Amino acid sequence: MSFPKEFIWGAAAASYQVEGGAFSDGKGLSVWDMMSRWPGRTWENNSGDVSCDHYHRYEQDVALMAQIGLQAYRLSICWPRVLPQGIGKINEKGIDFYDRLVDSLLAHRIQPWVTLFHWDYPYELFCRGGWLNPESPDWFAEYARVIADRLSDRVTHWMTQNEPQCFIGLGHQDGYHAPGLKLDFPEILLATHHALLAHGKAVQVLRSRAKSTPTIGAAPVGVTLIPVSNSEADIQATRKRMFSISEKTYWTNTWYADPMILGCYPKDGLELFGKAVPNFRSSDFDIICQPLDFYGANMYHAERVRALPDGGSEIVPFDPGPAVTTMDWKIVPETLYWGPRFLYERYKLPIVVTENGMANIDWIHLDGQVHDPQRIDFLHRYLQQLQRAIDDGVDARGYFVWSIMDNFEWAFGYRQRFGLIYVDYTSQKRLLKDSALWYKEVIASNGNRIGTVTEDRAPRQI
Ligand code: GCO
Repeated sequence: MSFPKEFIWGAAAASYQVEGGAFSDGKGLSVWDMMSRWPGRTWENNSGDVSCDHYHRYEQDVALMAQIGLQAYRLSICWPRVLPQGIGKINEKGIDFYDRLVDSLLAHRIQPWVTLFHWDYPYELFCRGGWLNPESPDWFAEYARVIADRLSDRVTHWMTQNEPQCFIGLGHQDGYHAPGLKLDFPEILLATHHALLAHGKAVQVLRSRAKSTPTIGAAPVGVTLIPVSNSEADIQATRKRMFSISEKTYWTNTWYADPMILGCYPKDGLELFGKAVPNFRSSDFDIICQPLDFYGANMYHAERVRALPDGGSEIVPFDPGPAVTTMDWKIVPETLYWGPRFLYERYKLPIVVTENGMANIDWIHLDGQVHDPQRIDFLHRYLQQLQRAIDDGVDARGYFVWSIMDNFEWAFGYRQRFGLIYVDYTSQKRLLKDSALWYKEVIASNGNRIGTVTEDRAPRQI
């Protein structure tokens, strides 16, 4: 009834969301630099130009991480900061930033977990077709090579891409995220195929060039479903639905994870998507499907599923007045039980929860502190469920709170606060929220104080 001895306790952020320094030291532009200038595309026209100014204040931020006792920090690299044109000439000052950041983390005994791509795609490559260009997997491989050569003597934990569902779907189909396109489904599937090839090539690069043995995963997002009851019928129906494709949507688990881990597109998707599926070679999967060391699960919420007598299933709506975050995401702690369990059963890879957390109405109270009991309760409940999954045999190796600090929440700008650390964007002052102090104790006790799942006290029901 406890977390494994080697369990990793961390927190995460991503380059565009925290760094700022958008025009500093020879950095190239990203598609987010582009889109955040379009009026009305982000909340109050916020942009990541300055954000938390982590680019200039990383030392202070790393010291705060150390104060919390963080064992690992999941960061991403801004591709055009390192390669302003996306390929070709290296921006030494840009890569130097990551060199210094990694050194600073290691000096504080914090393991850097590096995501190669968390959405700030080079603008110059976007102008050449971006993910639609058949050369895009090779561009990504070149970028991976630059990073591997420079950082892999010290960085051992890697993720290739964060949430392809979002950067392809939200970015290229719905247009809510950069680059703000509204492409047709066949083009979406083509861009996805290239992103998958890029993932595979990057894993190959990391395996062949890394100077210290790499531990590699990816962090897709997908959909998490939980059974409405513990009956075998509901559990089976939920598992089946979580790994089925029944609509023409990018919100699927299997269209991304099956190629990466099982080496093929799922049959039901191939049938349903039909002619929209790009012409691919079966040898593409020799590239896409590379051995991975863990499945990075970004998990926040879930929907409930009930089995139907005819062998099908249905989504069960939540009772009125459910607990929700300021993102309007329902609070469903069982997400961290069933999500890791189903993924582990299907893909048989160790699970690392690479993101979990909540946006809250945080401000500095009259006593000068940021009290965020909701976040503490949220993390507590979710971690209890993760522990339950581990007790039931799921090989979960780590947990990263999203996020280490408040930051630019994409189209929601600075409206949403996800951090353990409060950021005053005007003064750039940081303040540990109550949840950071609570998390510090969790880490120090290796999760001992989480306890087992407590029965819900009425009237909360899910
Ligand atoms: C995502 C990203 C993060 C978000 C976080 C909260 O899942 O969208 O990985 O960049 O900020 O998930 O929405």
